Amino acid sequence: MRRTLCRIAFALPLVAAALPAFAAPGSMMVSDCWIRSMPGDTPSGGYFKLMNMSDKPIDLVGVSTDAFGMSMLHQTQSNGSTSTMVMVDKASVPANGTLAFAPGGYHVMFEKAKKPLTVGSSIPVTFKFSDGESVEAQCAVKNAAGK
Ligand SMILES: [Cu+2]
Repeated sequence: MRRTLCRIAFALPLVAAALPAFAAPGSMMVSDCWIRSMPGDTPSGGYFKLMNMSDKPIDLVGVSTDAFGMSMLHQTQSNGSTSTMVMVDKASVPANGTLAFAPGGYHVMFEKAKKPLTVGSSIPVTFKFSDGESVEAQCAVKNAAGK
């Protein structure tokens, strides 16, 4: 009897942790989100994968989080030996396809951190899409080396 109770107690937190993944029956999924924590006032990059499970292209149109005063969509464009970042107002995810925000390409630039970031913690971030959907994801804070 005691052994059974013990197993149930162990299993419950796992079930609770798995629930949010099924709570949003939308078309868009955000996964593998992480934020590169930079020292001082240096903007921090945000990286993640977007998956569009609908049969129409959907754009990411904005990102917001309480942890930063400003969150912008950026794209790194390289041009021979130089690379620059430009601000974009959307990034399109193909129908039934994926789009990766990754170093060297699309990223979110988080600026004006409201308090210092703690490596190993995670920050809730809301992603807004052109179909009106909002998806919240937890973004892991990593150090400048991405670890
Ligand atoms: Cu940038």
